[in-house]
Amino acid sequence: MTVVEFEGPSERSRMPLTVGTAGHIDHGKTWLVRALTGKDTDRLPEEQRRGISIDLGYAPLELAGGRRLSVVDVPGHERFVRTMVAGATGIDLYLLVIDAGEGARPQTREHLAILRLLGIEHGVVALTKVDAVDAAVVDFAEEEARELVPDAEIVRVSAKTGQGLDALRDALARVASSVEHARADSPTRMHVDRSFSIAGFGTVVTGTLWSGSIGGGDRLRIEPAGRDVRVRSVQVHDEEVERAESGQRVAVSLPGIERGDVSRGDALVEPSAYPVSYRLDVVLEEIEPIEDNARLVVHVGTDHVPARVVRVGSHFAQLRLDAPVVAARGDRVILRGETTVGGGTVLDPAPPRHRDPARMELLERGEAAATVHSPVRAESLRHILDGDPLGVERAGPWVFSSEWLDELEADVRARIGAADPIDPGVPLPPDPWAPDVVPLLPFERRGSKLYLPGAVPALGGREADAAALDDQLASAGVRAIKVEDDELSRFLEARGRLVRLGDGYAIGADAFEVARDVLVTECRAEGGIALARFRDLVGTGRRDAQLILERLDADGVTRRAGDRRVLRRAAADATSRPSS
Ligand SMILES: Nc1nc2c(ncn2[C@@H]2O[C@H](COP(=O)(O)OP(=O)(O)OP(=O)(O)O)[C@@H](O)[C@H]2O)c(=O)[nH]1
Ligand SMILES: [Mg+2]
Repeated sequence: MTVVEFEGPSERSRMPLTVGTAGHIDHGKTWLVRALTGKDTDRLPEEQRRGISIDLGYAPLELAGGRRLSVVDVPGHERFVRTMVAGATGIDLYLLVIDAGEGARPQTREHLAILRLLGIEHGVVALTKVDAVDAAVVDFAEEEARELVPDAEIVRVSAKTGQGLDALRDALARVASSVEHARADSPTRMHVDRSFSIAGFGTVVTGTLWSGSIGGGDRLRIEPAGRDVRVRSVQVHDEEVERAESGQRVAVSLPGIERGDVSRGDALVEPSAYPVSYRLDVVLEEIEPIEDNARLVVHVGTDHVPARVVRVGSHFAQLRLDAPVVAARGDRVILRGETTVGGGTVLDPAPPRHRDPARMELLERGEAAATVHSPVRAESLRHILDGDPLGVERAGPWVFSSEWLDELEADVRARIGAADPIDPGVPLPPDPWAPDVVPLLPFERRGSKLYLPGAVPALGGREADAAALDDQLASAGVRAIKVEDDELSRFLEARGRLVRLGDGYAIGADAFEVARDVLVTECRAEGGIALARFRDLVGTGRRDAQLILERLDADGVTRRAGDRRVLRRAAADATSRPSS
């Protein structure tokens, strides 16, 4: 069942959204949230004693028409910008609070920069504490605010007198109706911003549901720890719901999980829907110049991890993280040193390690399929693609470009051209994709080699010698003969007429096959065969029997077990086939 929490005239006005405060310390964010919602989000004793916010605060905000927003109140202190980022990552719109008497201050600007880097473009500016200053001062602050945030509505308010609060609610309702929750369609993901224990109830984690939905009974995973969990129940603003939808503030109870097992920065996700990665390829956005190999802190979701910024091309970077994170294509990240120096948009949340500007350019243009050349598993593209890759070839689990396949064909053809005319084939590629991809090529597979279709070995001018040796082998039957002429031996071997044994001996392929059949039949009947028995059965000498058995061992047909030979499992299952 889908829980419809917000009644309203259109789908959009029902969509759950989260608004986050922003602004300099002491500028009146928490007071304004309390005036709007009736809830004091400074709940820690330390916050109440010092009169500043330290941690994130949460409250539901009722708007006219029955619409409800979730509010995340963030601290303004410069030492808590990290916490502000964790609070701001999941929000859909902002409420930038500026003290009308003070005007914009450093964290007004830094928070605003962070919002922009996170791609949160819609919001309202509240000029607050207007009860405390002259109208001229407010005018001045408003002008400054307009320059800072040209596109936002600016509302004059006082948390003390209640002035402007209705106008602020209306302004929030207007922006909310123009915003859509960004990642609604993706698999379930919630970046945890708080975890606590309730006696007799287990551990509860809260966060903004970025995408998907969560309901009681769902099986999810805590990443990057990789712990499987089962959801007991879900609440939205202290009310139990059957399923919470993306964009909502949710509290999820997780039985069997200790409080220490999960904390801010972890992500609660649909199992294996998101990569857990030590590397992120991003489009870089710089507020201050970021040098190659700079050590910075990367904020991803509610997590923050030290990292090295490896610059790629003019505006890309690979973030090499000290600890793994959960991220997806399109996620925004923040880069901080002492202050916020930039941000990035994730192109590939689990990229290869090497610097590849061309690949990143293709990803930036949304041409993920064009990054595919040699075979990669289709599965590995899931994190950089929407849906199925177009314009690529497929074979089994592999995708690759048709150009690559052409190159492979040309390469094999060239190597066959250069191959020994006695045996004009080339070995199968040793790569894991070979069994799936090789059948697409116009070559003939014989054993472990590829040949031009119908290719026959050629032996310039010595065909008569070869025919003589062939006759000799045929009349020798299961007796091995010494072949001194290696060229002739390889020629007949390539034609499937001769089987090489040890010490320069060889035997006719037909005789070898008979000997092998005898051995396989005997082993199937008796479980194994001794040298003497094999010798008697095939009617040859002891040395030749020994050489044939060694060749069968080398072919993987048999193995030694004490003084007997037994079939290897693969040979025991297989029917008799020609030697390759
Ligand atoms: N006169 C007047 N004073 C206000 C108003 N709003 C807040 N204040 C004063 O400003 C102080 C700080 O307000 P808070 O809401 O705690 O400020 P904040 O922005 O949440 O501060 P941090 O969370 O620490 O960044 C309060 O203790 C009040 O004294 C207002 O509308 N009018
Ligand atoms: Mg506060």
